[in-house]
Amino acid sequence: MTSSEVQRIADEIRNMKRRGAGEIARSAAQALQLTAELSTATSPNELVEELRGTSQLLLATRPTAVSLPNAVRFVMHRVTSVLVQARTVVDIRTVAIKAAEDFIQNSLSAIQRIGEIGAKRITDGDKILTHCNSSAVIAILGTAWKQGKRFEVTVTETRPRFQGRLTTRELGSIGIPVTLILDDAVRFFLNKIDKVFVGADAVAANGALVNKIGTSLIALAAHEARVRVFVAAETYKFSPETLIGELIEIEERDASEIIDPDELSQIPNATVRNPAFDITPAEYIDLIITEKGIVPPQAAIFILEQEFGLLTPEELSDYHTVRISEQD
Ligand code: RUB
Repeated sequence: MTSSEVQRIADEIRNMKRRGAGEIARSAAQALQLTAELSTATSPNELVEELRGTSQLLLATRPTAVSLPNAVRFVMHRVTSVLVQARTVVDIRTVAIKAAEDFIQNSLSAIQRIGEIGAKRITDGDKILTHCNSSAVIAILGTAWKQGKRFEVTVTETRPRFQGRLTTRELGSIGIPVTLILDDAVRFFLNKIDKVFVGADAVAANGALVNKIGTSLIALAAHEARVRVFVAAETYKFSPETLIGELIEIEERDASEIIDPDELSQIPNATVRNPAFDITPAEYIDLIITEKGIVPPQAAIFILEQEFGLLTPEELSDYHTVRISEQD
């Protein structure tokens, strides 16, 4: 049975109280850890079933950020690989808790490392543009600022959920001069911008980026204006499913985020579409900054091979079955 604390984490991911691909992934690991800690299972198999239940609950929250299934995979892979020799519930519990703690620690270290690596790409006097609210991008900007580099940041408000306001507040409180603009004003300001930095919800094997809706238009305009586009992405944002030709599902959110339902109901023949993410092709991205180093987007496949090469196709497809049945 799902504990109320685990259910609360899943609800908070769904209603975006916990948001951003990194935080979503760490929250998923935390929910699995709590499941192991609170379980009253009497056999190793029973506890693994509970962990699978939590995994399915988490996978059904938001579909796009690949960091979430990768966090689940990280923990569950370790759990299932000790199941054969596990004698007691404690054996499984110990492994699950340690795996979740490791994932969370790795995630936080990765963001810090991206901050250090990415800060090298910032020079004094830079005018930087960012979209949405990415903790990896903020780590880069914050690190560069602490190193004494002086630059300005322009932030898109990021409709309809206004995550750009969070970024504006975070950067402003570090001391970085920050300008909040309308999403539609990007091209108006772009000729005064030197570099674009964005985060990632997913990176596909072909180097395409999935990030907050509007990222692809910004990258397209930046390409036209010859402004470089940098993506900050921990390696757990890379999608192993895309290695076997799967597409990344784009979350479509409720129309009420865009227009009041009463107002909409009075307009004949009108529908509303509200995709939360879009896809930026690799050719509009200059570099991806990961905790392992900086790579061109075309090298995404090598990152995937390095990170997931040890997973067998059976493990990938087993995980996949979980997702498909969840969606059905
Ligand atoms: C957040 C978003 C962020 C990425 C990266 O979307 O698109 O750019 O998740 O964030 P939402 P981070 O607000 O819909 O979750 O670098 O913090 O992982």
